[in-house]
Amino acid sequence: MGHYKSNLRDLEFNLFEVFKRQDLLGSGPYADLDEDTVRSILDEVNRLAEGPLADSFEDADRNPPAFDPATGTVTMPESFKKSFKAWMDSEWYRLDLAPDFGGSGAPRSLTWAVAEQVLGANPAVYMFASGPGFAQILWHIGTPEQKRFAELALERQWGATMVLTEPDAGSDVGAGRTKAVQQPDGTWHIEGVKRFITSAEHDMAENIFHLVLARPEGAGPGTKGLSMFLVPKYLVDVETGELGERNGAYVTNVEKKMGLKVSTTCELTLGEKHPAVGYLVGGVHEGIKQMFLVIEYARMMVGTKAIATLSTGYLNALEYAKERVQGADMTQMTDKSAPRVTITHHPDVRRSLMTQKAYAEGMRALVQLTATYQDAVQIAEFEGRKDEQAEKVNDLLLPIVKGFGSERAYALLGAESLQTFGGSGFLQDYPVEQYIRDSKIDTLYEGTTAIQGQDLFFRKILRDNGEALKVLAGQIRAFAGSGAGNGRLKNERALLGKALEDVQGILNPMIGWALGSMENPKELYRVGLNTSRLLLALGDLIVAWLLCRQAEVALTALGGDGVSDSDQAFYTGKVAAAQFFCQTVLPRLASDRAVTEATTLDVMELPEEAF
Ligand code: ST9
Ligand code: FAD
Repeated sequence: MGHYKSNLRDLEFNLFEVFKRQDLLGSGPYADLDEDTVRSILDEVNRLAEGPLADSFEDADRNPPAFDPATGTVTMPESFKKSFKAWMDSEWYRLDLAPDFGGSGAPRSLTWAVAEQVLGANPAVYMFASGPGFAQILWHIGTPEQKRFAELALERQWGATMVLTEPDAGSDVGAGRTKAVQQPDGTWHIEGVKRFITSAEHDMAENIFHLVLARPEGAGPGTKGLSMFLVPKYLVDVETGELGERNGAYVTNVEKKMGLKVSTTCELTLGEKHPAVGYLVGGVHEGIKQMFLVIEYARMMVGTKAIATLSTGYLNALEYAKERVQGADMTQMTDKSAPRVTITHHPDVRRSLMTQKAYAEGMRALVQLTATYQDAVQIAEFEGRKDEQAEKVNDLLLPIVKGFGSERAYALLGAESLQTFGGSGFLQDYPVEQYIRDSKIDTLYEGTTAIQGQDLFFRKILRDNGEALKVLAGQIRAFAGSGAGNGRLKNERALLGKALEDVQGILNPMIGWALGSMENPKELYRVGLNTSRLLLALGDLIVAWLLCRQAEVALTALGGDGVSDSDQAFYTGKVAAAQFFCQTVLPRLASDRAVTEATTLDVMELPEEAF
C-alpha cells in the first residue's frame, strides 16, 4: 500500500447525502452526467491517486529536481515524471474545463472532490498539471491570438505559471518593479527578476507560458498600475503552432526547500540575456483583476491541498493506532499484569484521533460547501444570468478554505497526527513527517494567513456590508433553532447558537474600531490584532455547523432499515464527530471573544527594542 489514504466514502457522503448534488445532474450544464457516472469517475481517480500518483511521493522528496545553473534547466525525478504522465494521460483535468474549451464542464463540487484526491496523493502533480486551467483563463480573457495560443497550450499540454512575487514584493504585490516597455510592433519587453515562481522550469512539457504582472512604463503605483503579460518560454507561431525562438525569460535559480521539494520554486529573470517578449493579456491594462481569476482558483486549491493532507495524515495515524499495543487500559493502570491494549484504548489517543477526524471531515465539508456555491455560479452562467449572492458567499468562504484550512491542517498534522505515532512519527518510515513539511507552505503562499484574515474582514465582510456573512449566519441560526437531529443534537445546536453569538461578539467590536478609525486611525490596529483570530473562529463555527448537518443526515440514515455494518459505523462516527467538536472546540470561542473585546493598543505602542 502506498502512503495515500483517501476517504472516498466521505466525499460521496458530502456530494450525495449532504449537498444532494445528484439533483443538479442530468440537466442544465450537467445534462450529460448522472450519479453513477460521477461515482465511477471518483472511483477511477481514487485508483489513480492511491496508485500511480502516490507512487513517487516519497522518492521525489528524497531525490528532488536537479537544477543546472549553466543552462537554466531542470531535470525532474523519473519517478515523478511517471506519476505526472499518468495524470495527464488520464485527461481527467478536462473535468475542470468548459465544454467549448475541450472540457466536460463538470460541477465544481465534483472537480474539487477529484482535486482532493490528487492533492492528497501527490500535490505537485496537480500543480504541474495546471497548464490547461491557466490556458482556459487565457482563453476567456485573451485577444483572438491569445485564444489560439490557449488552444495550442491545451492541445500540447504546455505548462504554465503565475508570476507576481519579487524579492521586495511578496504580500505587497503592488510594490513590484518589473517593467514593461512597449515595442513598435505592439509587443512588450519585460525586464525584472521574479522569485518563488512555481513550475517555471521542468522537463515535462515542450513549452511553459508565464502569466506575468509587470508595470508598463509610466503606469501608476500599486497593484492597479500592474498589467498582465503572456510570456512564453518559447515564442509560438499561432498560425502553425510551431515553436519559435527561445524567449528571454530564464530560470536563474531553483530554491532548496523544507518540503514540497518536487515542486520547482524558481527565480525567473526576464530580459537579461535577450528581450523577454510579452503580450498584453486581452489588450487591456487590468493586470491585478485578471490575476485574481487565477488567484481565486489557486487559493481554493491550496486549502483543498492542506485539508486533503490532514485527512490522509489522520487515516495513517488511525491505522497505526489500531495496531500499536502499548500500556494497559486506564481502568487497570495499577495492575502491572493487566493485558496490554492497542493505543486506541487510551482516552488521550481517542481525544486526539477524534479531533483529527472532526477537523478533517468538517473541513472537507467546508470545501464542498464552497464548491456548491461555485456550482450555483456555473449554473447561472449557463443560463445566461448572474447569481450574485452565490458569488459573494463563495468569495467570503475562499479565505476561510485557504487561511483557516491550512492553519488548522498544519497544526493538527504536527500536534496530533504525528504525535499518534509516538517516536515513530519522527522517522521517515511513515509519511506524516513529509506531510508536515509539505503542508507548511499552505499557510504561506497564495497570500499568508495574515493576508487571508484581512481579506476576510476588510473586503469580504466590511466592504460587502456583511451581506454574504448574513446569508451564512442566517443558515447557521436557523439550524441552531431548528429541531434537527430529533433531540439527539439538542445540546450541540445550543452550543452552535452560543458560538454564533460569540463570533458575532468578535466581529462587532472590530467593525466598531474600523468605523472609529476614521476619527482615530490607530483604532485600525485593534482590528489588525484580531483579523487572524476572526478567520479561525469563523472557520471553527462553520465547521461545527457542517458537522452538525452531517450528523443530522447520519441520524436519519441510522433510523432507516437495512443499514450495512460499515454504514452503521460510518454514520455513528459522523454523529460522534459533531458532538465532540461542538463540546470541545466551540466553547473556546467565548474566550476568543473575551480576548477580542479586551484588545488594547499596548503591543502597538511598545518600542521595537522591547521585543
Ligand atoms: C503563489 C502561487 O503564491 C503558489 C502556488 C502555485 C500553484 C500553481 C497552480 C495554481 C493553479 C491555478 C490554475 C489556474 C486556474 C484554473 C481554472 C480552471 C477552471 N478577490 O485590496 P486592494 C483585486 S502566487 C478578488 O486595493 P492592494 C481587485 O481587483 C502569489 N480580487 O489590494 C482589487 O481591486 P478592487 C500569490 C481581489 O492593497 C485589486 O486587487 N500572492 C481580491 O493593492 C486591489 O485590491 C498573493 O496572493 C480578492 N480577494 O494589494 C499576494 N483582493 O478593489 C497576497 C484584491 O477595485 N497579497 N483583489 O476590486 C494580497 O492578496 C494583498 O492583499 C494584495 C494587496 C496584493 C491584494
Ligand atoms: P512577506 O510578505 O515578506 O511576509 C512576511 C511576514 O509578514 C508574513 O508572516 C506575513 O503574513 C507578514 N505580513 C506581510 N505583510 C503584512 C501585512 N500587510 N499585514 C500583516 N502581516 C503582513 N509567488 C508567485 O508569484 N508565483 C508562484 O508560483 C509562487 N509560488 C511560491 C512557492 C513557494 C514554495 C513559496 C515559498 C512562495 C511562492 N510564491 C509564489 C510567493 C508567495 O506567494 C509569497 O511568498 C507570499 O505571498 C508571501 O510573501 P513573502 O514571502 O515576501 O513574505
